[in-house]
Amino acid sequence: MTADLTFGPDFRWGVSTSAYQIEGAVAEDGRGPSTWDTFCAGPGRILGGDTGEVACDHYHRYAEDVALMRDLGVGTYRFSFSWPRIQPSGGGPANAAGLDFYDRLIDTLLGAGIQPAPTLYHWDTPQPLEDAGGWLERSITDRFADYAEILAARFGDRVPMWITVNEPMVLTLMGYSLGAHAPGRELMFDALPVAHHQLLAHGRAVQALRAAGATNVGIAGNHAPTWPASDSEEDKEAAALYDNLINWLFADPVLLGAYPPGYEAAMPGPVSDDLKVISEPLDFFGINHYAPVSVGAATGRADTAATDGILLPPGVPFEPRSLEGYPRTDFGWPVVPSAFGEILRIFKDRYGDRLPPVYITENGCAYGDTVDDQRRIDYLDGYLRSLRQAMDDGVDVRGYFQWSLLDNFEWAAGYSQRFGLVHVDFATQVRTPKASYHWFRDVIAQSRG
Ligand code: GBH
Repeated sequence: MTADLTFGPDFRWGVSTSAYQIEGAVAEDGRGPSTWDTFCAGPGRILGGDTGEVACDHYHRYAEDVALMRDLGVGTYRFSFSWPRIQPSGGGPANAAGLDFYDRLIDTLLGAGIQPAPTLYHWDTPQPLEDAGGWLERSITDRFADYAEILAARFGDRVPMWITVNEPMVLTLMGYSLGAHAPGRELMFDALPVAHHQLLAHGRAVQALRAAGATNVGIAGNHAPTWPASDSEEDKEAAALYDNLINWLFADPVLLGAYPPGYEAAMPGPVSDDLKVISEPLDFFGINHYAPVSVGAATGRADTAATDGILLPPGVPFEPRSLEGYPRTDFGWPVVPSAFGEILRIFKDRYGDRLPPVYITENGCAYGDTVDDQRRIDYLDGYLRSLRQAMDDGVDVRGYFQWSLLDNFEWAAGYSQRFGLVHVDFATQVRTPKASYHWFRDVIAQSRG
């Protein structure tokens, strides 16, 4: 290992997961149904008919998983609270057994010297809320503020870092626009209120958390450079439109208190007061990054990999294209380490002093290799060097949370895509650290410089 991978003694290393992807135990201890339970039950929704019913059985095996993290040497664990475990009907008093599970998890983490960094919402909506309109309805933001208050009151004394919502873009696009994720709606541009309500819920949660004394609050967005498919004006224009939709529609309101041009009118308005709530100052901004996207003007030659196999309907002025000339993960995503540093520099240039310190809240790759996963090591090595370069270029990044500790339920791809540093045999629940786990442990140990 070279000096390129030294990040100093204060840099925070972590791993990330989310509730529905690992917990299982979907009907235990009073947990209510979530949109993902419903979606998985629908025919043809998930590859192989997989569901999160058992997943990694983390609900019962959390102590073993915390031990794996302790041996890995991470200082932070990013997980998510399951809203339907805390409020099975989507509102009202908390389910005591649900809170108890997270008490056990948090205390076990703290006992192992690991900081809990929970996300309040990682896409698993209580089904009763969805039945009432879900994220299309403004009232869900009131429910979310109540939920945040419950969590802050119970865990505020032990949680040193809070993440409100995960990737509001993906829920909007995949969940409500294209229907590839729960709740499976295909509303195309009529899904835009979902973006606004998630952003407002984020702002309301920031207020609720702060009112309860919580510190160190941020959001996790997924962000990637959008590259025009060619130098033509048409492709450049199309890429700029797509860039606004996937990146700035979600980050600008939070960091600047304004929507990109053209979007405010499409939102359930008036939104000017909401934008003040949405842009509550944050302690950090979380970035999830995987791969850049190539976008051209609509021609009918779209590559559907970037939209999880969903073809955008005719009439949309842009289309994701396949990015040639790079290796791909087993998920088909291009491996482009330089794009990681690039998106971080883009954030610094766009927001300047208004960008708080950044955490990488997710980064990783899917490979099917069982334990000899040299390709994951190569991916992470390249991406970490690119991150180090961006920091040398002046981007204030305070930590890196790898996705993911365990192979887990990869949404519409079921168990077919493995993102873990630790292999999970889903038939036996046996966990086996992969070569990348040992490699990452050495990176962490040696990164202090
Ligand atoms: C995250 O979403 C989620 O937060 C997490 O739950 C999930 O398990 C993890 O990532 C892995 O998927 O075809 O090259 O254009 C990531 C959202 C959207 C990132 C699609 C990559 C397209 C890649 N992703 N995107 S490409």
